[in-house]
Formats: sequence, C-alpha cells, structure tokens
Amino acid sequence: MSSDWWKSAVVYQIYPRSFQDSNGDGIGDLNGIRQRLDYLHDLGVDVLWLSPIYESPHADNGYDISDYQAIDPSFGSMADFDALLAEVHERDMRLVMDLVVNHTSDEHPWFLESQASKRSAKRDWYWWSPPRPEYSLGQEGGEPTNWRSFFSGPVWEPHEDSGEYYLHLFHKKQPDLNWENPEVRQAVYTMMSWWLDKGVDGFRMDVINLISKVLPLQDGAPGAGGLGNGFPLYACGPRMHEFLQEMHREVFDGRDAELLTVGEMPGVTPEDALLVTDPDRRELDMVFQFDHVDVDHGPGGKFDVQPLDLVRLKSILGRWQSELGERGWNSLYWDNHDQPRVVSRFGDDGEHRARSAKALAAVLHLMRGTPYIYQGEELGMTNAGLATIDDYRDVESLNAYDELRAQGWTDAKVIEGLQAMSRDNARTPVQWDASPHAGFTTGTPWLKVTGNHTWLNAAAQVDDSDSVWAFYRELIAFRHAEPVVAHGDFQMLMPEDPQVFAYRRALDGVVLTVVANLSGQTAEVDGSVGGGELVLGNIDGASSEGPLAPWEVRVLRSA
Ligand code: ISL
Ligand code: CA
Repeated sequence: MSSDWWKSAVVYQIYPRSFQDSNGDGIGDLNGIRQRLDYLHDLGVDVLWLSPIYESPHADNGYDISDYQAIDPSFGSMADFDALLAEVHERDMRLVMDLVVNHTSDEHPWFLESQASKRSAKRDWYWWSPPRPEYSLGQEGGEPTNWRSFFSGPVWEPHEDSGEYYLHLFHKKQPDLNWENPEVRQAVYTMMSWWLDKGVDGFRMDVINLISKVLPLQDGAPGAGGLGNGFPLYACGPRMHEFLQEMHREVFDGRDAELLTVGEMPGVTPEDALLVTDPDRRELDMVFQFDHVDVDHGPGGKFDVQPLDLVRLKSILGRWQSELGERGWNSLYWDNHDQPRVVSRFGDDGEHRARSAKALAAVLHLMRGTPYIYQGEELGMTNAGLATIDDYRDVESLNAYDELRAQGWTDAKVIEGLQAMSRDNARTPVQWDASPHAGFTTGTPWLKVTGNHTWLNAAAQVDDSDSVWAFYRELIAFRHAEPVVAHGDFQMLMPEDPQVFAYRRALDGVVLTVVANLSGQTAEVDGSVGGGELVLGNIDGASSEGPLAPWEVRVLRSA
C-alpha cells in the first residue's frame, strides 16, 4: 500500500445518531450502521468516519465526551463496536474515529477531579482562573477574558465551589483541556494509541487547531453583543505545530502509512495548512478548512445569510487548490453535520434538485484532494425546513435563537436564518425508504424526518441508473479508475464567470476538463475550456460542446 493511498480514497461521514436505528429508541446506533454496510460498500466508498460514539452526556451530541474508551449505551456496546470494525474491514473499507480532545465533557473524571479543589492534582489539566481584580465570581464583567463562545455567551463559567472560572470555547459542558500541561498530552496520546491498537484506521480531529492558546490569556478585540473576539488568540496558536509533531512522534510513528489523519481547523489559512500537511513535517495528512463554507455568512454572523457569490466561491477554492498545490493536500467537502445541505444551499432543491446535486458533486470530487461525502448527500437530501423553534435540537441553534431574539431579531427572521443554516438541517434522519419514519426507526425519531422522504429516499435511488446516488457511485468509481483525478494538477478556467465553474486537471498527457453550470439559466462556455470525450455528465444524450443547460455538468477527457 503506497503511503498516500488516501489520495485515491473517498471518505463517507456517518453521524451515528441519525444514520440507522436498530432497536426502536429513535436514536441511530452501531448495529444500525452494521445493517447498512453493504449499502456503503455498493456505493464504493473507501473510508467511513464516525462522528463520536463515546460515552457522553450529549450536551453537544457526543462532542462532549465523558469516557474516551467506552461506547455510549445509546449507540451500543464495545462488542458491537468490535463487530462493526471487523465487518468494515471484511469489506476492505477502513474506519476513522472522531477525536475530540480540545475539550472533554464536564462529566469526564479528569474534569471532576480538576474541579474538586484548587489543590487537585489535575487542577492544571483545564483552564482555571479567578475573576478580574475588583470583581467577584459571577459578577458581570468579571470573566478573565472577554471572549465569546462558539455557542453564544461568554467562554468562562463561574464555579462556585472552588471560586474560579473555567474556560469553555464551546458549551459550558465542554471545558477546554490545557494542552500546555504535558500530562494532558500524554493521556491523550495513550488513549489514541489504545484505539489504534484496536485496529481503527485513523482520526478526524475535532477543532484541533484550537489546542494552543496565546499566553497569557488576554482580551480580544471588541465584538458582537459586548463580548470580544478571542479567535486570533486561540486558533492556530503558537504551539499548534509543535503539539501535532509531538502527537505524530508519540502515536503515529511507524504506522502512519496505513492511517488517515484529518484535522478540523476553523479559520486556518492556506499557509498554516501547508505546514500541517507537508509530509516532511510529519503532522497530519489533510485539514478541513472553512473559507468556502463561510462564503455566505453575513456581517451579522452565520444566520445572517447572504446569497452565494459564485465568483468568490471559485476564487476561494481555487486559492486552496493552488496554495496547497503539489506539496500539501486538500480535503474536499460541501457538507458535514455542522453545515446545511449543499443542494439547498448552493444548488436548487426544487425543480433541478437531482441535476444540481450531481453538478455540485462532480465539481467537488474532481478537484485535487480527498472528497468527503456526508450521509444523505449521495441522495441529494435537502434542508429540513423546521418551522418553529420547538422543532430544533441543536444547542448552537437554540442558544443563537435566544441571543438573536435578545438583540431584537423577530422570530420570523431568526427562523429564516435557522432554516438556511442550522446544523439540524444536516442531522435529520437518513431517508432510507418511503415508510413513515423513512426506514430510520420504528420508534419516534429524536429529530423530525424531512417530509420529502416519501419520494426522496435510498430505496428509490439505488436501482435507478439516473439517480443522484448512481452519479455519486460513478464519481467514486471514476476516481478509482483514473489516476488524473487523484494526482493530476489543477488549473481554474473562466474564473470571472458568474455562472460556470470550470477547471482542468492534467497528468501524464491525460487531460480532464470539468465544466459545470451552477445556475438555473443557460450558460455559455468560452474557448479556454477546450474539448474531449464526454465521460461523465448529468443530462441524457448531452453534447460535449455548446451552451450548458441549467445545472449541466460535463466531464471531458482527452489524451
Ligand atoms: O458549526 C459551527 C458553529 O457555527 C462551527 O463553528 C463548529 O462549531 C466548528 O466547526 C467546530 O465543530 C466541531 O466542534 C464542535 C462541535 O459542536 C461540532 O459538531 C464539531 O464538528 C465542538 O466539539
Ligand atoms: Ca437505537
């Protein structure tokens, strides 16, 4: 196996809670995943990434872990996990775990010990700090820094028993670990090695660029709602590369060729991503950057949604292609469990749903990098359309609702923002068939099934050669068969065109041209695009030249 096998691989993300329920409690589980492995194998994906399945109080759906070495009972048992892993391997697929080590749950034994007293041996495993001078604990303005949490409100939670605040960049039930403490790092590395010894094939590392904070902790520039912007003070901090290199030495050395490692890095720049993914530096295989999914966030934040500026989207993705270039490596994604559904967001989830889903898929999968498919994306699943705040479950959405209402937004305006951007859009149950709960559960699903499951579902697509599912399968097979997809160079075409996304890939005399109309109107193609044999498309009997129909994509090959 060559050491960069993951360049030719396609990863499929499973959000276990919403994938398949096997016991009727309304929550997806490991045995449910086992029931669907043949579906995934037929699709052709190489790697499965599981969102967290560890023991958790579920304040943030498992991104708050209370035991890294136990399976949460709502998902099953360790025996179920071992069976799943074996069955994934039997099908020649690999399994990548989510690694959430910027923070733990406040119910993790490490935190329980840390909070017990100021003299606790694990006090320094988290970030504790007294109130600002002249302030008392819990008094407004007494927080040690002015940072705003990702989930609204301050990042500091007063802890009455020990008279200090603790830091949580996310929910107050997700206290940040103190990576400055070498014992913390060793404990994390030991846990990671334990999973690798069990046979898992790598890690997707949650917000791994937030582990090194600028010291001493200090105020950020003033921002929204009276709170400050701490981001530049904790993202890609001074010791991030050092910590990642240490992790590589301690955990991956000697076995990294078989593994896939991907770091989730909000706000990362191409310069930093190149340092992380340069193989000689021995950090990570690839990162998730956020520039292209922040493209429609307005001045009022992510729920202040702006129309898509395609020229800008292309310039962002083109910049990542050229800056990571031949030395680093990109991961490619539209969707995950934190993002709205791409067909609703950048496509057309009405008249041209299937065609636009295919066009977006082709544009993504044929760039240089490793593509990620988020569950249901291969069906062209749409946003949820949840209409009242009672329908929402995600803590970010619920907190944002309160915060924005307090800032004077109307209910209708907040709901409009949530309908476009809430993380719950991606978290509705996978639509397996037309039955009342879409084949997801026989019980009551933890989050509503989207109404269009009666016709938009896997059962209707897997045997239909014209379906979105069939198109994803073709794209995956194409990557496996054509080295130019994984290894070719990249050149953007028609960068200023507001409708067309076009680029060229080339390797050893083989040229692949991808040209897509990402609009609902006919589009002209200019002379820079050139010709070739039409090897993939989304319109029956289409021509390889001439104007593009709405949402048409053509993949042309010449040699
Ligand atoms: O979805 C977001 C809020 O708008 C993102 O900023 C998200 O919080 C960020 O990408 C980090 O995400 C990861 O860590 C979070 C968890 O809630 C997300 O589900 C996870 O993907 C905290 O662990
Ligand atoms: Ca279940």
